[in-house]
Amino acid sequence: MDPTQPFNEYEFPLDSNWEIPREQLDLGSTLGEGAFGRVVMAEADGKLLGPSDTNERIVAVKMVKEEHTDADMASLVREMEVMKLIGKHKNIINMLGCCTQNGPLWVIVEYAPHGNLKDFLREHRPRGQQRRSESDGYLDDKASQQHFGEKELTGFAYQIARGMEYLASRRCIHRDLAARNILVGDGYVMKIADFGLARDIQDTEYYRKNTNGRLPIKWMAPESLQEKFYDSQSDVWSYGVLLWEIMTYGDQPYPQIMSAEELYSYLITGQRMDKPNQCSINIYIVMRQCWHFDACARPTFTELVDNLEGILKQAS
Ligand code: ACK
Repeated sequence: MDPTQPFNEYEFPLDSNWEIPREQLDLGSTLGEGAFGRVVMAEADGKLLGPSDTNERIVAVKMVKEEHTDADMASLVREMEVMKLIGKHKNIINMLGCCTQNGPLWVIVEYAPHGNLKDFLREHRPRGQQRRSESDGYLDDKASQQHFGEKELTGFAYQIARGMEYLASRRCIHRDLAARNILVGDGYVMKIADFGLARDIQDTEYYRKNTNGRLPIKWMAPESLQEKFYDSQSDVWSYGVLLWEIMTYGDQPYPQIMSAEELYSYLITGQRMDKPNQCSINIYIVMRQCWHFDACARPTFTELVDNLEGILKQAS
């Protein structure tokens, strides 16, 4: 199906490889709302019929909001088709099936019980480090018993590199790799989310603050800021910023920088973020490699997987 063509949103071709009977799903609370749609938790009665070989009972259902536009619907259809094509990997949010017939379009994906990685890290800051955030002013007061030290954090980074290596091998460019777009699954398995989202990078809104008042530009490679150019190597730059977020338990990058222009001149003059306090020099070297101005000089995701594997082995 060509999602750029107009179509009747109430009539989708049946894809028996993916279709799940709608009656099997009991919708629950809303997990979140993005710009394009809504994600709702759902319980499956028994093993999900249809294509998925999963035993999961709790799933997440992506849908458009009531007040959606045709473009929102086309975006969800496109996301669903991308997820079908990409295939499964442990470190991505996998599609489990869809409900396309006799009702609204539901895209069923794995449910990640621990939410997004940014909030997760902030909630698991070591005691004494919970502090009022510079950007959004809330106090991280959910001090948890579970302690994640540098080794565990490196393990998280390694899993995300594995997921990105897979996506890059499937020719998928994420374009918005950041801790807010990583979900934390059962057993603290890192899962890359929203990789199938179409991002309209020509749209100037894209460079404005998101709903949390955060600037997505802070994850962007210089060539993306300057020329709107994206490839897997610009994802590697973003991965470096994500690695910095992990090692700071979810700090806001470049807190002093307020605009894309300011960020670009900061970067082109060779300035980079400092080494976070609780971060070994080896991990900081990886970050700095991701932040080479020259995209070709950055490691590939495969090299990042190898590097981090080496660092993890040394730590054990
Ligand atoms: O950051 P959050 O709390 O976690 O808010 C977003 C929101 O829905 C919009 O994307 C949450 N969310 C999205 N997909 C899933 C999922 N598969 N499992 C759990 N939460 C999800 C996400």
